[in-house]
Amino acid sequence: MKATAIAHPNIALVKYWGKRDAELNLPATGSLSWTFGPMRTRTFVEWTSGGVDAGTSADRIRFDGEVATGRDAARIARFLDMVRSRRPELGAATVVTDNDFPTAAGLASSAAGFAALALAATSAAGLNLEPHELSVLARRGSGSAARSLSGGFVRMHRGENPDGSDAYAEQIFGADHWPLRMLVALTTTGRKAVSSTVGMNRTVDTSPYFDAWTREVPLQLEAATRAIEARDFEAVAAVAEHSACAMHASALAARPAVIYWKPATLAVMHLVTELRAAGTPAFFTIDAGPHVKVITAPDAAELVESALRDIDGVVDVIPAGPGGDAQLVT
Ligand code: 2P0
Repeated sequence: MKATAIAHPNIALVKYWGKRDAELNLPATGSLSWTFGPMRTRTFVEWTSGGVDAGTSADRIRFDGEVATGRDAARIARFLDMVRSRRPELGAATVVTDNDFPTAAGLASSAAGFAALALAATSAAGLNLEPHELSVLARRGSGSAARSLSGGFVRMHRGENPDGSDAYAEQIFGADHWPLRMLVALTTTGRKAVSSTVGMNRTVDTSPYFDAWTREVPLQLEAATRAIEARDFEAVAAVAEHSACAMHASALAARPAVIYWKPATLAVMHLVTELRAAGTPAFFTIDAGPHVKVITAPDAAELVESALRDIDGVVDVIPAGPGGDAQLVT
């Protein structure tokens, strides 16, 4: 009745931004990501038996060394309810989850977190789900979590079914296919003001550019898949930077505007553009926050890191490399 799992975060090269069904957490489009390490979430789950009364909060949840409260706790408890609905004899759960990286560092902690929770909670419950089914379940916790179950390069399918059974992620190329490096340039400390869920829902509801965004993503997915297969750095750079900028453009056009960037965010974007023009393999991507992730080649990583550290407003730079599959550990 207990299990521990680890999962790595992932960065989308073709972004997920918008839901077609908020209740089932179904994405409006597909997406494509790269799983990175060594940072990871480690999650322990132990179930009691005997069932629970619906709506009670008997689960005990610890997050980064503290008792989880508020929205974090409610989101995890809701996910545990989905596992319990498959095995009603399950009782309350104890969950202990820790990130070995700062939760507010813009490193997609909900992706690694719900991937590790999905794997640990189902294994501890004796539910041995197929990878496809586990990905569908992880998606209910957080859309990007479906992608963190696999290492390497991962494609999330939008799916067509109203019940979400075909909205899942799968690996398209392994972690060894292309050993890229990533440098995360942190431009602020602390949590962002607008969560990704709130930001994307507002974009769907109010941005006149949201439809244009959804129409273009299938082309971006095809271009990115071909470029990764060919290990064509320039081509991946072009599609990934465009996807990030188009996502932020749709968010900027929401009412009120969803503005994640800080001055240093733009400074990093300009620096990366200049480095690439001068022949250094580097491109940027930005999620629902002010930090910039710079993808580069192993032999350019040192140069890019030191250039990032020289920018006013960059408070730290975190290096990362390829990450593997989520897995059970003892
Ligand atoms: C991504 N992001 O593709 C995009 C790009 C942020 C910007 O997936 O509401 O935390 O839990 O499904 O997965 C962040 O969104 O959102 C995200 P929910 P999630 O990585």
